[in-house]
Amino acid sequence: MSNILTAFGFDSRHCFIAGHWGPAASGETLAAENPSTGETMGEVARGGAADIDRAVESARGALKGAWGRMTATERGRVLTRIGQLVLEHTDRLAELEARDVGKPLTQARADAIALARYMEFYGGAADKVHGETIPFNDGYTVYTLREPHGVTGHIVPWNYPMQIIGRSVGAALAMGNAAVLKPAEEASLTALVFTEIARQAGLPEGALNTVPGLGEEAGAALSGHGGVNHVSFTGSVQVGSLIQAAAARNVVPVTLELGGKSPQVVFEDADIEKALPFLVRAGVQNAGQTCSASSRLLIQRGLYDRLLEKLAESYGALKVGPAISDLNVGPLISARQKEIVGGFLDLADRDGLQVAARGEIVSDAPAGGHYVAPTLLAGLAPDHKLAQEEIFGPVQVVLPFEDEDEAVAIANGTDYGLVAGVWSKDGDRQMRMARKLHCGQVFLNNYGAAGGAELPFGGVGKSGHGREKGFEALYGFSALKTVAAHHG
Ligand code: TXE
Repeated sequence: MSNILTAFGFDSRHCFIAGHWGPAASGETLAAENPSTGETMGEVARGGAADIDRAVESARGALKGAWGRMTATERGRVLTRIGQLVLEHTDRLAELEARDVGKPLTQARADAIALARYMEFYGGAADKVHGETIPFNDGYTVYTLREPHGVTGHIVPWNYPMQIIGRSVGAALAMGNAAVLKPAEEASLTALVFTEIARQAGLPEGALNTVPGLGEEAGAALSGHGGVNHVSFTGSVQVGSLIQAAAARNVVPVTLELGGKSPQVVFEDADIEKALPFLVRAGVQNAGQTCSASSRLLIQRGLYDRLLEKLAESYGALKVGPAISDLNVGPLISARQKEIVGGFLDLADRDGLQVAARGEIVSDAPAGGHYVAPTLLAGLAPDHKLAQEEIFGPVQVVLPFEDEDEAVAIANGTDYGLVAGVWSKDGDRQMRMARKLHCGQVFLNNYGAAGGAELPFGGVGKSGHGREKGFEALYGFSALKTVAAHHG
């Protein structure tokens, strides 16, 4: 058991607090598992309440120190430098993420590039957040200022560590907050490397503090800490509601990004050849462990048989294996996640759902890896559990519909509302659908818009609230102050 980050010049078993790497107060560590093999790669710190206390204190100090004194332009320059350094380390970060999360190298590389892009975007945006002047009664000048909340807590999951850190921590720092980051216990390594890169790029002491550890220990301590002024969380609905309750005790705002059951709606007039790769990729990317995964495919009746056949062909060609082999799909993150997904597939079996197609786990995939063959299911009602609940594995369900009204009713018929895709050549229909779909992002004749940093992202309903990405995140990570001056 060991430090596996020697190549980056620091110890993976350490937390980063007040500008220094050091062990957790308890001295304890957690194992870092490679989900492609089931083997332990090394250890990370098991941070707890005492470490979170120190991290929050350090962040508070940064607001009064060099970090707090920087102009928005200077903050932007530091973020831009971090982005440049991340880019220089793309290959190493990608390999580390592939091993730690189990995502194929190509995706891990895209995540590293996305992290750099967030730093570039928020670096450039830092000094472009303006207030307003507001016309008011005679003798007054009224204007607004956007000020940082103070200390922001960031609790991130294991599925896209680099992307989620980029969009959350990047925006918070751009607005002048000081951050405490708690990565997921299943995948902390790139969060640690990012922290070291930020240090090397000249981010002042205390502006970013990183404490790995368990959710119910370090995570709970951070979300309920009296010194934290905003909590940003991405993860399960269950933990999201705990976090909102903990933050409510301190009356601080939260941003919650809690996943979904996002539909893609395909009408008979759609360009099927264009749609097909988006339909499949959005279900199996990162082995389906994506908050905006398109886990429901709604297909208009007249197209149903033809498209199902094409989808089945694409699924049949999917190869599953170790992340480092860079096949279409890697393993799930953990034995626990495999068990959750397996439970859904058992239910599909028991209820006699039609398995329209399955991908193939390659024969030399290590026995200890957490592999699940991508599965396309049909023949179920829209209110079936598999068409309602987030599975978080490479499983998509196909649902037929007759007309636009029924499509909208099915698409909106879950507790979630994160993302939706619409495939149709009819411009009027596109506009109607975009209005009627109950969710935070609608993609017309695409899905995901290539993950652009510029595009605000977040959900409605149980998918959460608050917006990340784009300028919206900068508004979320700041408080608006209105100044009314009376001058006779
Ligand atoms: O998530 P958790 P898990 C969904 C997905 C998946 C399910 C369970 O459906 O099957 O959640 O995954 C921290 N106080 N998503 O168990 O527990 C934890 O340490 C404070 C959707 O991994 O929500 C980690 O850093 N923090 C999703 C983070 O919360 C706590 C991404 C997420 O873990 C905590 C991941 C507590 N009491 C899972 N308990 C998405 N929206 O993309 C845990 N944490």
